[in-house]
Amino acid sequence: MAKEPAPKVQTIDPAALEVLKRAEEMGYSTAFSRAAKTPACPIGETGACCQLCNMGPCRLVATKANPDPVGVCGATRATVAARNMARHIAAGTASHSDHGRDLIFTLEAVGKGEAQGYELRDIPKLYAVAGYFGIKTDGKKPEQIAVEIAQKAIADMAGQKGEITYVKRAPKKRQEIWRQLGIVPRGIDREVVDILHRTHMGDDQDAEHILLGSLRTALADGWGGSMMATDISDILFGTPAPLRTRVNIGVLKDDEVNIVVHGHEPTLSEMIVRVVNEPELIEYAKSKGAKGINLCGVCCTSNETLMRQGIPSAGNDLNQELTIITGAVEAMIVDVQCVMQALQDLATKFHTKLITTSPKVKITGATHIEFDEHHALDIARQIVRIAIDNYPNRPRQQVQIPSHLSDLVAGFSHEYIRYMLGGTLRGSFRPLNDAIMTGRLRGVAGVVGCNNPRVTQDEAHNYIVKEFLKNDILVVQTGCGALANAKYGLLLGEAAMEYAGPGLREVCEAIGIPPILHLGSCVDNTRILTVLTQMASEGGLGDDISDIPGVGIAPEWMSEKALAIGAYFAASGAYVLFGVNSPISNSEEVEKIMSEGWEKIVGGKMEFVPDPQEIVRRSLAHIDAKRAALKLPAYDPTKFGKSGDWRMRELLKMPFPERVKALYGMPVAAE
Ligand code: NFS
Repeated sequence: MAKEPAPKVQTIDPAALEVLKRAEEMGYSTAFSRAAKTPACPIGETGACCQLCNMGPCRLVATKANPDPVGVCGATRATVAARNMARHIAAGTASHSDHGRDLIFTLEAVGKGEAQGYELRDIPKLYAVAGYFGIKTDGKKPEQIAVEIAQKAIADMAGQKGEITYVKRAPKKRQEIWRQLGIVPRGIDREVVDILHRTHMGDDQDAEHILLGSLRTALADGWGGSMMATDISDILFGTPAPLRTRVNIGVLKDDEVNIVVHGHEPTLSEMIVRVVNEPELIEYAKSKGAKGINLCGVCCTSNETLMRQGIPSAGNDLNQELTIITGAVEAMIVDVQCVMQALQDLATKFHTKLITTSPKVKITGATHIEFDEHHALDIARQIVRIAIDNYPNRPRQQVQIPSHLSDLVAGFSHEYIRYMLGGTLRGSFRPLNDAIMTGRLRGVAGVVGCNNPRVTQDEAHNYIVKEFLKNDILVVQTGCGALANAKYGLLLGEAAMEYAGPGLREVCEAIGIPPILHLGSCVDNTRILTVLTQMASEGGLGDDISDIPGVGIAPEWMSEKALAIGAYFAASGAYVLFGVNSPISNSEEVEKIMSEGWEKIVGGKMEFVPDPQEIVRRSLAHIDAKRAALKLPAYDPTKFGKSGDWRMRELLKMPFPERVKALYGMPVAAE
């Protein structure tokens, strides 16, 4: 089924809606309006287009006359769909892992004392990571350990043979499955090259084999590049712990210099966080008539600064253009990934300066100030000064900032989750496993991924998550998915009272957590892998990730990185469902391989299901089947919810004599 060019309702976000109305009045194009004007290519969207050589491009569309089309070289629909999918996964892996590589180089520079402004903020984590890499720490300074970690990490990037180090962090049983299938990644770069080679014209032609290769590449992302990116970010900038901050376009301020950081890498944005608090720069902003400097973000750079520093977020991916249309943004600073090319044209309609900073990313017309970790503070100050200098140019009559914003709690690292479940001395995943085993929690779900203007912004995220909460499923989130729910107050403790089923509500009240845990940016999906591994090793829920009653969902995905994430979760044993449409629907064979086929060999699978209701149905069925396989009691919400604040509210509503009996355990003496 071809996807619609754009939905009738563009967004459920009231702030986005307000700005979109304005964009329409002013004739500004946005991803929403362009999606409506530019239908998705009906050939490409199903995985039917082969562009791998110049005998084509071949479109393998079945017709009555040609029900089983092949390309000029004879490539079948399955081969073409599998090759396209494998290349997407390789590109996603490359993006996450290259992000990780830049962090490794920063860590090395910090260790050598060559990175201006950075420090090793989380020394315990530095030691933990040294342990994973088998680095002896006795008598060594943290800086030296940092250099050695960086060298080992680079070796994992460049490895030609053997296994990447972090594979050892997976459950033992899982490692064996991978070894038997021959899909343990050798080096991260090698696995990406492997897919590019084997999908070149005239190479691997067996869809099952191509897709097995793509699982190895995806594992190099999840248990390699992304996981190292998360670890090193934590070492350099601090491991997150819960904090409260705000989200949505309403975080922009009409009397301060607004700076928006956008993209994915925390290296520069962390320096910007630091310098916007320097008295000199604040004074400079005041000298230009502003009350101060207001830093916020969009997309995953925003998740990075939000979860560690509490910097507010202007929202998820589809809010990037809308922040500029408020007319209130002095500078948008972008690094890599998910940055729309249309931003620059939009910026020229306002006073906004779009500043590219990565040596890999230039946008025609934008100001380029190249980032270099050796001079990070100076560069951050230079950029902030440009934004301040731009403040007097803000066209007052054009400024319209929607007032909508919501509070959220973010920053649930896996270290914190372990701690919150038992404290410093007894930190463990036992209470979480117990809650699932008793049926207080039906299961767990990761609801992650992007926005996509081909479907109503945030709608599927919110629908699916609310259904999960109602069904006592604890939800973890990352990336734009987390922001998609945060905008509606779902990442707050109060949400448990409003949306959670009785068992989940009890768990949230007992621990004092929201029913949705914000685990960070998209590379931080690897925190979910760590949580699942710790749950598997805690006991009671089997001994592998594939035994756990859980699912992973990307309801509004758009990026190749999302496919890489989905594939590494499937390879790790999880059931992963994607919304929007199926990029492999041209080949039933490939759909079967990635679903039933993968389930047989790795225990996890990946399916594309456009209908959010069907996503929920399949998720619940899967979670219940996993519960049954573990011989856990069938989910029965009526057994729970008889404690906590919710119950107290019920008791306080009771009429007088019953209330006393319920509260004090004694009947009221008759007068
Ligand atoms: Ni993930 Fe983060 Fe957002 Fe999607 Fe893009 S910002 S890395 S790819 S759009 S969630």
